[in-house]
Amino acid sequence: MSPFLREVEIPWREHIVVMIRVDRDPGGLVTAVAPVVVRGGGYWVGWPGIHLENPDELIPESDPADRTPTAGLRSDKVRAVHVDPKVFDSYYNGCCNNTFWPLFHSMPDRASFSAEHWKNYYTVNKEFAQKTLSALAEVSKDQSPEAGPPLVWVHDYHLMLASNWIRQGAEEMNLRCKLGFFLHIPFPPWDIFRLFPWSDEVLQGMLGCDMVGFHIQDYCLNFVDCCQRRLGCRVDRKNMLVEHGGRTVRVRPLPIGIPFDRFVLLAQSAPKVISSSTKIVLGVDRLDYTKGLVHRLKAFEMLLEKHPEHLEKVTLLQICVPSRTDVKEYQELKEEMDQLVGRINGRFTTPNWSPIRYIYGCVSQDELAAFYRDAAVALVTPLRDGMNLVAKEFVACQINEPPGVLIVSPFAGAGEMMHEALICNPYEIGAAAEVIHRALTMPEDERQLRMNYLRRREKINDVNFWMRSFLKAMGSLIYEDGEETLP
Ligand code: GDG
Repeated sequence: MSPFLREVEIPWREHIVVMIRVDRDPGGLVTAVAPVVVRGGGYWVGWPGIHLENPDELIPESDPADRTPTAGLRSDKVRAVHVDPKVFDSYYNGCCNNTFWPLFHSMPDRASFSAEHWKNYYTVNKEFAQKTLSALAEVSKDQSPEAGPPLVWVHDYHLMLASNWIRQGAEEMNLRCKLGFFLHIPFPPWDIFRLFPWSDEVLQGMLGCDMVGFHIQDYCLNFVDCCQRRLGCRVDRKNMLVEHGGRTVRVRPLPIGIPFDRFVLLAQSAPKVISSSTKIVLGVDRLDYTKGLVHRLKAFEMLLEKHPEHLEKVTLLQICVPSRTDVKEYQELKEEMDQLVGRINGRFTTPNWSPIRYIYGCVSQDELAAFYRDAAVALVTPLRDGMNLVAKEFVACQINEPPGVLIVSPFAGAGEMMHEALICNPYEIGAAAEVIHRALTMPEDERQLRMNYLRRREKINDVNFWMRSFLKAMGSLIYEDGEETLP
């Protein structure tokens, strides 16, 4: 490999962060990231979650309708991107949720490929890029010439084209910046990725960044492979570098963590919500076909069939958060789940016990922490999942002794690193039933040992660690190296 492919440390010490993200749901990620943006005097460019009559009007932070995921940021530091509702629908439900979501989860038969949706994806990404450039221009006015270039951090499959336009625009406007991208879902292998008709443009968009981050090494390798095969880029797999347009782009596995300590506190204070005397096997998921819910119910049914000793002693508590409810496939999945739950309950229910408790809805974080804490087993068995935070939140909340058991799919990013969990292939229904049986009958000392290791790892590699790792991999640290905690 020629020395052209070289990793260069970027000596930053002062930073302004401009985050860009589409999502409407404030979560752990926003809680961790927003303070860094605030400290860096940065901006948040995002979709406000609602369509405004007057797009120039910024929603006041106290407005209950404001679902902008930027709690704590001053409103003059928020740049809301407004898009015509029809264009947004085609972009968000069409291209993001009906094309990239299934394709990147290696389910191409569920993906639709539409030139119209792609055109609108293009339009919305351009809009985000333009808003970001105006934020960058603001930042640059206030910055001292000695300061390092501002950092722009772009999130997820909704914005895979934006970075390249930000780079080009910044060059034209003579603005300095460094660009990082993080993908929260898997990056698929070449044989799947190549099905997307405009795959070259997606790669070029992402390669507009200085660094591209994924949860795990496999996704990094898939990305590097696609850059080489689709664009003919020179790549260095050992050091995870891709050469494109005369620049070298770093590719890094940066597994996301959770706000571990916050979940521990929640688990310590949450009142008991499970009154049943049976052992609880817990599932918590958005109602999504990637989460393997139908397979999971069938595995539980098989458990009851093959191991009748669990009858009246074990209950599956499945929480399904409604998701993308206006999409036909999701409505069909809901229908299938309703029927399956009804059939299994009809088959096994006795006067004092039903095998499945099914909550179709959202529970509060307190209740969720109590469920995590009091469950004997957590079933995290997606068919494919970028990481899966539920697995991590469960172990954080396992403060009771002896603890419960985590079962995780090898097709989730979490399955790659939570080695002490029981690994379960969700496609193998019979084997999955046996894994649940093993978890329910595991000796206490083994449960304790496994959980200790799992909790230790998640406590260290929490969401703040992830943030720091990202900034470090970008060649930057907002805080001095010795400083351990972010606010
Ligand atoms: C994407 C990737 C990756 C769930 N039910 C309730 C509730 N939740 C919260 C959980 C958890 C979150 O939703 C779900 O996170 P996941 O990671 O499981 O899944 P995605 O939403 O698909 O997220 C995924 C993630 O991005 C981060 O990079 O791990 O692979 O697909 O935090 O706690 N929260 C409340 N009530 C519920 O009923 N309050």
